[in-house]
Amino acid sequence: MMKLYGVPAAPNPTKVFLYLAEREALGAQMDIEHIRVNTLKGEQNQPEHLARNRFGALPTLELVDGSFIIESLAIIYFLEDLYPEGCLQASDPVARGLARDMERNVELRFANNLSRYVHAVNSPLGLPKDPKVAAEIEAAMPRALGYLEDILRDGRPLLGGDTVSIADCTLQSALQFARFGKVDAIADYPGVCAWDERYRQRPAAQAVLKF
Ligand SMILES: N[C@@H](CCC(=O)N[C@@H](CS)C(=O)NCC(=O)O)C(=O)O
Repeated sequence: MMKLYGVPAAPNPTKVFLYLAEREALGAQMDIEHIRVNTLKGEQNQPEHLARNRFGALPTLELVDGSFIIESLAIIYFLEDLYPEGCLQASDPVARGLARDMERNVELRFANNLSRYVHAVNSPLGLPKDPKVAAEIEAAMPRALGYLEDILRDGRPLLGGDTVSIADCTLQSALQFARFGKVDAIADYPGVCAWDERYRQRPAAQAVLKF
């Protein structure tokens, strides 16, 4: 059986947990054992985990042949390929390309910055505050949030339209981490707030989210 090493509430593991829960809600049966690595105790940097992932990071997927996939999005795309029936990606190349582009923009322009911001102002891992980083990210955030707000302006229920996409998992994992750190980054963006409320009602979200 494959093994997924993760920790609740951390954004990158949560992205994969949400993806798995969405697929399961759609009927997929994936043979994956969940194993918790306690980051509050520093277990991600113990030799046992470094042997799985030299970067001491989560999530990490151990395949049945003993090899490891250590990037969250690579794990998701691997599972899309392994269990193609009912996968979240469209088969049409244009729709697929646009959805992948959206996921990259959500992560690289918004989610990563939001996580860095949470660590800079109120790190759940106890990292020192960093006002310079916080100010830089505050200046950059309106552009990323404007991107999300524009996507949602037509009233679509989910980022890709009517059906859930990987970008939804990415966005919610970041917003949960902000709630964990008591950071409200979206109050001035009604479309994103409405999406957030809607997404958190989904069975997958209810099963996975802790905050
Ligand atoms: N690019 C990697 C990032 C992985 C990552 O940074 N994970 C965080 C949790 S969200 C982690 O393991 N942090 C613990 C640490 O770096 O010590 C991915 O997408 O999987």
